[in-house]
Amino acid sequence: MDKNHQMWSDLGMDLDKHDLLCAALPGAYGDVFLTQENRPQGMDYFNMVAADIHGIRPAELIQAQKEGRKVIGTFCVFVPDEVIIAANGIVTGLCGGSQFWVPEGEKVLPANTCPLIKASVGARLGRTCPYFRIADMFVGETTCDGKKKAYEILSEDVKMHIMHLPHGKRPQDIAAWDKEILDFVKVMEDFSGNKIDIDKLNQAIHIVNEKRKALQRLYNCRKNSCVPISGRDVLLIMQIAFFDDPERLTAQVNSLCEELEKRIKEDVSIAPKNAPRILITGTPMAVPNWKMHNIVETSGGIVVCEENCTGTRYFTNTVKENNKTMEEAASALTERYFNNIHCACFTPNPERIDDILRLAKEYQVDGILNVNLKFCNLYATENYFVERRLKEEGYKVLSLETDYEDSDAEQLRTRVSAFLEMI
Ligand code: BJ8
Repeated sequence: MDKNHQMWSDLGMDLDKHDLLCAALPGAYGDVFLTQENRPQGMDYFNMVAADIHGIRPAELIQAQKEGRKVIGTFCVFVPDEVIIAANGIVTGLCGGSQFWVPEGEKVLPANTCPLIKASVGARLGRTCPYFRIADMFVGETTCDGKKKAYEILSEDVKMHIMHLPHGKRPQDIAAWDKEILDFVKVMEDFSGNKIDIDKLNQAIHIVNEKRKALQRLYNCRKNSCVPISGRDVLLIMQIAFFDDPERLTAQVNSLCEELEKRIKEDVSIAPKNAPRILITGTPMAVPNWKMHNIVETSGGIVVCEENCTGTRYFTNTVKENNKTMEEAASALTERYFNNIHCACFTPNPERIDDILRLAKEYQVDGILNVNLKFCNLYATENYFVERRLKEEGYKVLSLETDYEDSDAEQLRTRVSAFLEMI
């Protein structure tokens, strides 16, 4: 019996079903990650976290709850971690990235809903993910229609707070998001019983900024013509960043970066120098969705950058520190979270295309894969502008739609291989 069974049983999980997931994950992980040659040693920590993904961190969260701390589950990079940390809370990302959870989600959601939403709802209602059981409160946001309505269903089962995100960036939208952040401060104070003052908020801003800087440093290592780490490994680090302790993660990423910077100096590349360098843009890739990176990197390409929410949108820019008042801190958070995150839920959203073009240059990419989850209308529709502009600027672009099933993997591999050969 798994050493974690008692903990999962205490969380009210469906142990028989969850055992099926636990049986499948190590094989999938081994195939995608452990088959790579010459991985950096600094990946050992992330291997360890991934190997016991439903054990080590959940046990830490439960221990923190016993000490009186609240665990808050989030689904989107617009929700400011800083406010949760300032209330002595712990943030855990909740987006579901496995087909395993989808059928349970389809029991309550239309089948033509994006798999990220179906998996997230399925993980909670099917009682097969400890993080979805542990979180004391979920924080949702009004980004896309599918999420908005799914949160109503989730709120029948778990306490939820919804942040109302305006879909434009006019002055009144910016003011509205400032207010939404100040309201969230109040919600977290009431829920945790801890007052958030400006010192605590500034401290939390500093903690999350340090994490962002470490991830920026990691991504900077990928800009070099010698690529010291695979895209798969970076994706895994990003996925772990959503639920690991932020200060520990910062330290681990910084120590990995020391190794990567040394590799660059010594010209130790994970991929042949002529491997096509790929930027992936589009919808997020929640753990354990490693499908596209695996396909690209086992077809001769190397992923050097992700313009999505499990990539650059998660850490680009920092929040101004040493704010004097809560209002000043709220507008510093708005500046980083609202003004500078270019999700397709905004209209218009030309800044996202500017970001892709800037990143394509910085990371010296040879081709761009525009990868969207099936039934995500926001990104699928925005694709019209994205593809047109990138092609106008001379980039080779391949747009793909997929979900969490393996059934299209071979077809995707054929298309990706042809694309890599052409660039
Ligand atoms: S800031 S990308 S994390 S909303 S893929 S659920 S949009 S139907 S995830 Fe997202 Fe925040 Fe935007 Fe980023 Fe809806 Fe589309 Fe599904 Fe999506």
